Amino acid sequence: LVITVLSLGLGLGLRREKHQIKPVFLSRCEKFSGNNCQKIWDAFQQAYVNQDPCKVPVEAYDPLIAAAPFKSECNRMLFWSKTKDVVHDFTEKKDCFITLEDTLLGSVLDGLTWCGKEGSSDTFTTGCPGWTDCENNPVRSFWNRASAAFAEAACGAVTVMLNGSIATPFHPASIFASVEVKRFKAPIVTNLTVVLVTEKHNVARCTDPSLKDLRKELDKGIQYNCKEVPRSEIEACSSNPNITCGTCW
Ligand code: AVW
Repeated sequence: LVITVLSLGLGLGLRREKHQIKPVFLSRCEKFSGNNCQKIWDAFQQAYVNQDPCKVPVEAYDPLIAAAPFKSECNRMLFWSKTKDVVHDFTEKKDCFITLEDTLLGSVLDGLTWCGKEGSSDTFTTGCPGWTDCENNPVRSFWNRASAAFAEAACGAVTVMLNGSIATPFHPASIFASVEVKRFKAPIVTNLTVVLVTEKHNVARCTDPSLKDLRKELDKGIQYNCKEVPRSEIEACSSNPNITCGTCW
């Protein structure tokens, strides 16, 4: 009996682990109405199941992006690099900006790990390659593909929150620099505002050399400006119900 109970428990545990991601995917997806979440799940899965988890190219997610495309939200799109916590704390409290993680695909997959295996049609959530273990891993390829599509939808005045407390706020290896900036096109995108989030011991300011590189890489015709804003001010603004969108900085 002990063995039966043990193996039953283990079997259920393993089975639950194997399918862990699908209920999370579907329940997060259902929060966005008007979507066929099963169809979106199928498009997601086809990108990586039955594949070597180090050989999933960025393009494998093209059908997923087509199944759940990004809406252009002019003047409301917020990008970020090394500022994830402060940005999402802000967007959670104030409905001013849309980040990738506020969209259907971004919110469904935020914080998740997944991969497939050759010869199996299952989705695994453990034993998957890490972000830097191999370049073409399912998670990294997804975020690169989704970031490209999100940036292609950018329009009007675009904002990016960069980290003013690190040596290189605009780092060439970041997704923001390597994938997103290149896809901002004038005249659809008119302005880019850098909000440089500063702490007490900030090392970089708007004069940081990496921000000169950002300016150089911007499509001609996109107006650039940069503002140093203390993290405490951003936090105070997000918590103040009397302040409306656009007056935080
Ligand atoms: P980021 P990005 N290992 O803060 O500009 C594990 O550097 O790249 O900002 N996970 C990693 C690694 C790593 N070495 N590097 C990056 N990540 C993951 C989409 C991790 O989940 C939005 F639209 C980290 O929190 C932003 O504008 C996330 O990538 C832009 O891309 C961001 O790394 C932010 O990408």
